[in-house]
Amino acid sequence: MNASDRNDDAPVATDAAATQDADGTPGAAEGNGHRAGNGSGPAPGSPPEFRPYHHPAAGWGAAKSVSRVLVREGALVDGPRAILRMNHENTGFDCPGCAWPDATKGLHLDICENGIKHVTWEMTRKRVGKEFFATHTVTELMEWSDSALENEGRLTGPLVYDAATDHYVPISWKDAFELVGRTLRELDSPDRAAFYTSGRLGNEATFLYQLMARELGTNNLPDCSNMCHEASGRALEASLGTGKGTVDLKDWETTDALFIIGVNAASNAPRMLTALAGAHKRGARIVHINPLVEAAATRTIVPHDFVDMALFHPTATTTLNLQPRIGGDMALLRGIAKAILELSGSDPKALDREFIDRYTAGFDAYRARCEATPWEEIEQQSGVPRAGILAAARTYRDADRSVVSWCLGVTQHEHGVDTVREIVNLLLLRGNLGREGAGPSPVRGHSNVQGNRTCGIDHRPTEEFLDRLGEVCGIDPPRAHGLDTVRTVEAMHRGDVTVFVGMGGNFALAAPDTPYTCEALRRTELTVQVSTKLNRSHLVHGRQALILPCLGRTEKDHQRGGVQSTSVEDSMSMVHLSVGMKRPASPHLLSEPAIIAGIARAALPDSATPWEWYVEDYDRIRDTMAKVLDGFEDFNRRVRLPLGFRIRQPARELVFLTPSGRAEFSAAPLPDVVPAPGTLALGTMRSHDQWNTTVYSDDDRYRGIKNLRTLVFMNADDMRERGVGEFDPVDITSTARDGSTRSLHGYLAVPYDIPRGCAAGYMPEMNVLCALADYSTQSDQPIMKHLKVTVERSAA
Ligand SMILES: Nc1nc2c(c(=O)[nH]1)N[C@H]1C(S)=C(S)[C@@H](COP(=O)(O)OP(=O)(O)OC[C@H]3O[C@@H](n4cnc5c(=O)[nH]c(N)nc54)[C@H](O)[C@@H]3O)O[C@H]1N2
Ligand SMILES: Nc1nc2c(c(=O)[nH]1)N[C@H]1C(S)=C(S)[C@@H](COP(=O)(O)OP(=O)(O)OC[C@H]3O[C@@H](n4cnc5c(=O)[nH]c(N)nc54)[C@H](O)[C@@H]3O)O[C@H]1N2
Ligand SMILES: [Mo]
Repeated sequence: MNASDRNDDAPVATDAAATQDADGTPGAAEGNGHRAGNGSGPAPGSPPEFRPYHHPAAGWGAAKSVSRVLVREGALVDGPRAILRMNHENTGFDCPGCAWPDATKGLHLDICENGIKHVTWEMTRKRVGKEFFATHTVTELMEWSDSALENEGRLTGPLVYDAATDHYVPISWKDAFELVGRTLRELDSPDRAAFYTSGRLGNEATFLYQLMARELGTNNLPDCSNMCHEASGRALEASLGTGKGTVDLKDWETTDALFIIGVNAASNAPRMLTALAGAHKRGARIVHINPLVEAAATRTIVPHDFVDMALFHPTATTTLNLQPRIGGDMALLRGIAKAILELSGSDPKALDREFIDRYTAGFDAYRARCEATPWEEIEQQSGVPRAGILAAARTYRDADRSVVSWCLGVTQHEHGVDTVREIVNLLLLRGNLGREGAGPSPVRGHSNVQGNRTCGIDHRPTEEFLDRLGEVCGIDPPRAHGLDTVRTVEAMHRGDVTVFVGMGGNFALAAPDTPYTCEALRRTELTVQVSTKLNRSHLVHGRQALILPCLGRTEKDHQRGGVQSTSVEDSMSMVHLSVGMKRPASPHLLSEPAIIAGIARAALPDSATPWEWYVEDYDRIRDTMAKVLDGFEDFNRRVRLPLGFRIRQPARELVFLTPSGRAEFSAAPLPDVVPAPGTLALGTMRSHDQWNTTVYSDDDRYRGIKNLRTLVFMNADDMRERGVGEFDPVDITSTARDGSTRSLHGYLAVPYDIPRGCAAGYMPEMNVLCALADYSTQSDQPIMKHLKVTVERSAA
């Protein structure tokens, strides 16, 4: 199936007339030059195709894709060699991809297709040097697609924007630091600066970065967590006293039942496939809860199981799939809990009464809430028939030990915190906490996003943390809370924040409301982007702008004290070392700690912090971290143990740092998530072939899509009702809470196995539809999985 004859008009984004800024000025979609709606993949050449995927996840399809990537990046020689060094016990580098823990260190390879794509993306032989920037103006580059920008390769030296010529031109590191330093020194308040972190940054650089911000005097530390797991952190903290999961891989390997909610594991945490296949092989039950039946919810060929690969032998990765409506998870979980409570009348083993009495608070109110929620409401709000909910409840009842795992399908909603708390409620009912094979297990995103929080990137730091930081580092940290991602955009737009520093990431595209965010960045006095590759955020800049290129994680980091290593923390609180092994992409790159130290010294000339001394030997940073951070005692020794070390998680030991000293049930009412008549709930998500804002191709293999990103997946009945056929162009209009609307035109409709009333499409393109003010009142997270839209056939 293809649509060559119907796809000649490129889709476009418009910011409908109604779009208003907070202060009433019109939004800035037109004329900002960013064609967000055009898709950020390679220019469409071939016609789009849609053929539902019926093969197992991973396996030979993945192997084929890997070899294509190695050829494309010219990394055929280095690639395989580097991959052999990835995720190895302390002699290799940590995969810069996702935060899934390393299962089979040492003897086996624990690698995946997307991790390999990611490493080769960083190791590409292509370079984007000063000649390139001399040839192209920034205005001209704005016309390039995002993938064309990144495809130019690795940045090779620091650059400064020259407004007179509209070119980026080379600048020395010394002058670059002085420009940032001077601008920061001249601010009338340190709160006029914001320091963004994308979740790649290693722990040591993270620690220096937050120290610099706080020594300057601000807690303005927005990070990508504000867009992914803020809800999980807040919910776990409220329920259990610590904002992290409690399980590790051993628990995954021993549990009787796995509940996988709102995560596309085959694409975004592919090494989870190994754990799912292993669980299935030993007879564990696996329940997937997702409006889409994703590839990980079918079967897989484990890529490093050479026999299975050779024999094309797939292993199932599911025993039950439930497809709630978008936002229906809380009702579904409540249904499971209600069924367990009903069972407990006749089945004394349905509840763990002893656990509930000894370790929890709020059970009676929760039980009353479940009893008072009628089945009709649960079915209506979840979109899952009672029989399906009872089947899941039966699995949960029959499992001695259960693990519940989740990602963005749960968190990027208005009621994300309540839903994660409902997950904990369910676990508490059967004492699924503090013992092997049981507990909550959020799947974190970026490879070190969890470590960033642990090491101080938090716009709402605790008093205890600030006290210790102040005491150990001899500074007087600010106490007022800082700005998160959404608040930073608002403050830049208002003119309150005038310096934006991006430590990695691609803020212009990752944040919601693309035109508004771009305008906010443009209103600043200075933008500083510390990056490895050219991206949109370099082109959407302040009055002055710097691009500061840094070493990637695969590269050797030479400092005066020798070759340095950095540490990262995975989704399951394991901290281990990562050592780069490749020659840096350019001799003019600096490490992230060195860049931070350079900025810090220029901004704080009289600082007593030994910035330069820290950078000579990262062990020195770790020694300071050991004194400031809970769980990092004896850091330098423990991080060098073969598998690193696990940060103590009190809730796992049934120590609850909550006000009551117990695990807290929550008894929130169910939200109403049923779309209004004529409207759909639309979720934005990743394709198989992208890393957040980096789009490798326009294909989405496991969803059967080729050559198309400007699409919307819809239920076939919803399409029929609107007179829309496969690949027909449609207009999608979102309505924000304040009534303003945003539209995308000419997206192609794809009939998909998704519940009625639900639709889905790709980030970052669809951020155009996501109003900045539409963030969760519970977590402040943008509601990227639950846009309220209408879809209609585009006018011919
Ligand atoms: N290859 C690759 N790996 C990645 C990334 C990447 O871009 N590429 N990104 C990394 C990052 S930063 C993160 S945070 C993670 C993200 O990992 P995911 O959370 O898997 O990311 P998404 O692609 O946004 O997919 C969300 C999933 O939620 C489902 N979903 C949508 N709405 C709902 C709902 O209401 N309920 C339920 N139950 N499910 C819903 C979608 O169908 C989809 O399967 O992955 C990390 N790993
Ligand atoms: N609509 C919608 N929007 C979303 C989401 C969604 O589901 N829907 N998901 C959100 C989520 S979960 C996240 S995490 C954000 C992602 O937001 P970000 O983390 O801001 O974005 P990335 O695309 O991961 O950043 C890619 C850039 O990082 C730089 N980079 C790569 N490696 C390194 C390195 O080692 N060091 C440094 N300094 N820079 C490096 C490169 O220049 C590259 O261009 O997007 C969010 N936006
Ligand atoms: Mo993320």
